[in-house]
Amino acid sequence: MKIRILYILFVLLVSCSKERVIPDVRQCNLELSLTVPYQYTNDIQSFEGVVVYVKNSRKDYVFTAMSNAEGKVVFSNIEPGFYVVNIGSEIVGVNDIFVLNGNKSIELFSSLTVNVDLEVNVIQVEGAGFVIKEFYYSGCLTPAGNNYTDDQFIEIYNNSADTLYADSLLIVEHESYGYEPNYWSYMASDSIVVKMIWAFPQSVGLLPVAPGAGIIIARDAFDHKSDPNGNPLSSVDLANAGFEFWSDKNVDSDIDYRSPNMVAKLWTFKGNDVSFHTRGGSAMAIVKIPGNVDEFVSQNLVVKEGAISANQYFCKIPNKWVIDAVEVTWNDKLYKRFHNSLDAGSVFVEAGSLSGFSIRRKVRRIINGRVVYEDTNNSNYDFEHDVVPTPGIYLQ
Ligand SMILES: [Ca+2]
Ligand SMILES: [Ca+2]
Ligand SMILES: [Ca+2]
Repeated sequence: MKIRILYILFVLLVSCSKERVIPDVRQCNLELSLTVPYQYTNDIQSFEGVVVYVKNSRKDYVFTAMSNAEGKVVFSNIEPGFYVVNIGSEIVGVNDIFVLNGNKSIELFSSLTVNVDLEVNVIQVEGAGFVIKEFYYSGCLTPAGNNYTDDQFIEIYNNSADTLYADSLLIVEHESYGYEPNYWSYMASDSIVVKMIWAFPQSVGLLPVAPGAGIIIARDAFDHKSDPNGNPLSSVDLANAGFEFWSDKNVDSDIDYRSPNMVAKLWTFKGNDVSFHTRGGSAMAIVKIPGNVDEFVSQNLVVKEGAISANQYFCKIPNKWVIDAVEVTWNDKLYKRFHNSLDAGSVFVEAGSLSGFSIRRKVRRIINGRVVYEDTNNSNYDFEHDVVPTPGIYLQ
């Protein structure tokens, strides 16, 4: 069984101390038994190699040990005290890769050997669904040195082993650019607040997406590299984008290219086209709202207290309906908007505005030619940044 440890989650923890403190009192044994929720027991049949961290809460040192196949982990001869058990491992199951995540406080006083059952969370199943594969927002410069941002795009991808349907998905952008504290942070553990909600047009009907395939949603769906309306310094050809953002704000404000147009369900700051901030800050998510989206949006509008314009309505969406999210930050400013359960990290193009680079999910592995992207809900770990955009390309 192949295991990869999510080092990022534990760097702080592990770096506290690697030294074992010589106990001055009687010693205890801690025997952990890992289990997973019942629905995963068919797929996760072995726990071999799951790394378990046990931290002494008061003295700040950490032990690590690996689980055996049965999920048993034994820590012998440790001093009595208060401990925190922490787990974060990827594990290959029968049909999928799973991310195990667990945390439990333990008091080690009562007897020489303490048995603890720990049901770990399966926070994510590989192939649970769609992910944001790439987001190109930085734009680039023209030969004359002008800003060029028409080539922005976002690409979603079926990271699973099954055909999935995208027609009910929504692409949303968080209300905050993240260069100041998130106004809605008080509800972040429960909901996100967005300023744009884009739906796929109903006219295209069902949108089956094969395993290992994706959908590009372009700002403008044409070949930016070679078209006279484009920019020869752009690296991006979006002529084959499945969809494009389109604005009807003004006549001729946005050219309507051949690709079908996304439909705005909410667009608080409607412009001549959808534009993402070139310095970053557009925190994006894929969302699925059950039922009638228009009805939901109209019933879940929120407004900032003291807002200057009464039209500045945003929409509150429960975290549980977020399928994937990426906390793109404004350069290195980090005022988190998404709860850690959605994205425990953050990412941005370090070369900055107009650099022509994108952020792209790392390839985790390739199964029979199908790319499976990293998705641990931690974009520090899951994403590459400052990469040349590769819309529609999955093998790197
Ligand atoms: Ca457009
Ligand atoms: Ca179009
Ligand atoms: Ca995710």
